[in-house]
Amino acid sequence: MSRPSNPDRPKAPLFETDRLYSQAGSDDAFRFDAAVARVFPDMIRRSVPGYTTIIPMIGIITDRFAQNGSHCYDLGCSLGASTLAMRHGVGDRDCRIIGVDNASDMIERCQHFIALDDHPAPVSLHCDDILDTPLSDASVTTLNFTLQFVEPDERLPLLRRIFEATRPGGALILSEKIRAEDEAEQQLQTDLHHDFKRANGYSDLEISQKRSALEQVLIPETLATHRERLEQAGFDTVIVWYQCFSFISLLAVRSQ
Ligand code: GEK
Repeated sequence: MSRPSNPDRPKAPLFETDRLYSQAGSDDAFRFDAAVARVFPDMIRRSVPGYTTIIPMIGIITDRFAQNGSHCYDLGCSLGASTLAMRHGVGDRDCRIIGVDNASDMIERCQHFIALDDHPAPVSLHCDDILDTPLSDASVTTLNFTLQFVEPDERLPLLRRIFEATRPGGALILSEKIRAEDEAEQQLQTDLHHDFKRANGYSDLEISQKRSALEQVLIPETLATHRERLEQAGFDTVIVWYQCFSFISLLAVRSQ
């Protein structure tokens, strides 16, 4: 028998405010652990310019490319923001949405967010390395700010596997933080990104500590490198559909 819930008991918030780098002395490399999972929606919204625009557009793009009877993959799904956008994007097509992340704290919380959503498209979540996850029969795959955390040597083999798994007419959405070719542009983009973070309430200490923590694990590349590699992997059409400062999103299509 289920017990009636106690209305006086404070409910745990779905997520907390990100204060992870507010105290001096956090010099470890960034990790997607339980502390990060707890604050993740707040952290990514306040740190990644354009994130709140990109997520609903993933739904729009999914709507254009999703095919009946196919898989839609969200690789590096974190708490499932893109997974849910794709789920809604497929509408009433018979697609399975598959979210993959190798951080168990993310997958555990992601399950709650998916359960709170009532769209009927089936969602499977896997705690797995995207370099090992089998991929097949895909119409839409999303790498929303995930490839940047994969070792550079592993990036082309992964994109090749995604291409091979993609049906003709299917697509890959690839969002990344990029590095500018030109030093002066790189500096200006970095300054603008830090202005964005300051405007969102992060202190200079938080900005600099997070930057050093990420430098060890997030390896940005130039737009030209991304384009060339997507073409090398086999994609025929590669377009930039979004950019805000150094944060871009590309759409790569496998032709019919
Ligand atoms: C969103 N896409 O909200 N295998 C599986 N997962 C990985 C791997 C890997 N090799 N490397 C990193 N991850 C999400 C946001 S966050 C981006 C993506 C960010 C996972 C990692 O555990 C984390 O959850 C995610 O990729 C990157 O639309 O924090 O900037």
